[in-house]
Amino acid sequence: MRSTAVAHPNIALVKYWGKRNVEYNIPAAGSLSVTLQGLETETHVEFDESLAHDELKLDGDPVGSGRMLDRVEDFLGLVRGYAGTTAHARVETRNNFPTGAGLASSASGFAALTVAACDAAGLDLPRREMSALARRGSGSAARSIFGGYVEMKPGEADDGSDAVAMQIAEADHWDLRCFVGVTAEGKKKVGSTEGMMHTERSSPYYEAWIDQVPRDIETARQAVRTRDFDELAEVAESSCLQMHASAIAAEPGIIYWNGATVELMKAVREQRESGLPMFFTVDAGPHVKVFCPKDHEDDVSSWLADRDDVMDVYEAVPGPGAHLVE
Ligand code: 2P0
Repeated sequence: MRSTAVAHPNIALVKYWGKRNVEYNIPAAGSLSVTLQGLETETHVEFDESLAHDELKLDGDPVGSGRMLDRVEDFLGLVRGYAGTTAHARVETRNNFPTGAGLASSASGFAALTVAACDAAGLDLPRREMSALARRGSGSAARSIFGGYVEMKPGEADDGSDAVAMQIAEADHWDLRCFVGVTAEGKKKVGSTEGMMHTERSSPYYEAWIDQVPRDIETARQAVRTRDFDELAEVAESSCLQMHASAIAAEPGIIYWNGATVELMKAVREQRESGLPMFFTVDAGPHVKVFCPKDHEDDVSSWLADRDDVMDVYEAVPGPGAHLVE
């Protein structure tokens, strides 16, 4: 009844921003991502009949209340339902990067929790079903179940059974590098779930955004298959900007960026135009993720480190899906 799992965050190159079903947490459109080793969550789960309620520790500190605990309890309730147990669980989770700051901690967090909790509860689910279960915790977590290059399908079923991720290429298919340029301290003010729901309710650009996603996925899938960096750069920046445009157009508009975010996005484009291959993507936070081919990693890394508006840099490489550890 005790298991430990490691999962890595993933960065979407074609973004997920909107739900077709809130109860089952089903995305309104697909998305396409890279699972990144270098950043990781390790989660330990132990079911114990003697516990009166679920217990959560994050980075060593007990979490006694709040939205994060509620989400973990709801998720463990699903696992209990599948496994036919009533035992509560002790969950200890650690990130080697800041939580809730737009670095995809909910993706690695719920992917690690899925793998550890299923194993601890004696459930041996196929990866596809684990992905659907992880999605109930957090949409982006469905992608971190798999390694390498991953596509999330929105599916058609009402219960979300076909809204699952799948691997489209192994991690070693294409040796890209990802640098996370940290541009601010602290947690983001508007969480992703809240931000996307608000966008759907009030942004006149929401439908146009959702209509565009399948075309971008097709382009990105092809670019990954053929290792076409320029094509991937174009579609990834465009998907990122269109996602943010839909959020900015909501009422009131949601602006995840700060000044450094914008400066950095522009500087990345200037570098690419002058011959250093790189592209940016930005999630529901102010940090800028910069991708480049492996043979340019030193140039891109020192360029980022030299910038005054970048406070910290994390480096990551395409990595494995969520897995059990000893
Ligand atoms: C993504 N994000 O595709 C997009 C881009 C943030 C910006 O997936 O409500 O935390 O838990 O399903 O998974 C963040 O969304 O949202 C996200 P929920 P989640 O990476």
